[in-house]
Amino acid sequence: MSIQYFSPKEEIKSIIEALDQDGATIIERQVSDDLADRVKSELRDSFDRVGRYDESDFNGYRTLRVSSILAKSPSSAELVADPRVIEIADKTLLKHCEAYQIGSLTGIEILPGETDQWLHTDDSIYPIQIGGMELQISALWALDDFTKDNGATRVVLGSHRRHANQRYYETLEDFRRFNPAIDHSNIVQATMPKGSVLLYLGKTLHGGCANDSAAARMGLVNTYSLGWLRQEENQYLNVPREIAEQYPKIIQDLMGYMPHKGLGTYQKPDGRWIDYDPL
Ligand SMILES: O=C(O)CCC(=O)C(=O)O
Ligand SMILES: [Fe+2]
Repeated sequence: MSIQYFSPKEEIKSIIEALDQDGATIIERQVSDDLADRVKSELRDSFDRVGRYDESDFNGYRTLRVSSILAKSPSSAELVADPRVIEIADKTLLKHCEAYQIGSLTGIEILPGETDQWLHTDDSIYPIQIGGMELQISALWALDDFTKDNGATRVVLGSHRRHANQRYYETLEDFRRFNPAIDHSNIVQATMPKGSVLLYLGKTLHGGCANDSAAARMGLVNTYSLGWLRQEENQYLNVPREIAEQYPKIIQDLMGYMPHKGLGTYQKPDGRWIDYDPL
C-alpha cells in the first residue's frame, strides 16, 4: 500500500475520502518554503534552549521538542489556520461538536542517530473510544524535507479501522504479535517535501522514524480536538494573554478562548457573559 498524495488544488472531497479510507493522507507543498523557513527560524532558539526538556522513552533521547508554539512563532498561526486544513478539520470534527480547538502544538526535531519512536495513536491521551467518532485529527507540517532516511513519520494505513488492541507498541515485534491481521506493507513512511502536511486521524497508528541521515528533521504537529474535551496542551498558560490578544479571532477561538456551548463560559468584568459563538 502507499499513502495518497494530493496537490493543494485537489478537491477537498478526494482528500477527505483518502483520510477516511486510509486514516492518513498528504497534501504536498501546501505552504511555501518561505513560510516553512520562517517558522523554522522562529523556533530555532527555543529548540536549542529548551528542546531537551521533554526527553523520554516515548519522545526519544535524540529528539528536541518545544511547545508554547504560538508564543514563540507568530508565523505558525498561518499553519494552524491554514484554510485547507481547517476545511478538513471542519468536515471531520464538526459532526461531533459545535466547535473544535487546538489540542496541542509541538515542534519536533529528530536529530541524527535517533531510533524509531513507538507506534501509537495520538488520541490515547483520552481514556475513551466512541465508535464512529474521531476525538481529534493531527496535521504534521514538514519544516524540512521528510525523507526515508531522516525520520519521515511512519503511518499504519487502515489502522484507524482495524486496530483495537493497545494504543502503543514499543517495538515492531509487539505490534506484529498483537495485530497479525495488519499486513506489514501497510506501514509506510510519510516522505514529503518541505511545506507539505501529513493529515492523520486520532485513531491512526503512527510514530516518528529513525534518523539515519547526517541532518536534523524538523516538523510541527498540530492536533485539533473536539471542543468538549480538555485540551492536551494548556494554551492559556503556555501563551501569554498579551500575545494571544495579537492574534486574529480564528486563532484565539482555536486556542480555546471561544467557549463550547455551556463549557468554558465566562463573565466579563462588565457583567456580560461570553458563551458559544460558532467559528
Ligand atoms: O515526529 C514525528 O514524526 C511524529 C511524532 C509523533 O507522532 C508524536 O510525538 O506524537
Ligand atoms: Fe503521534
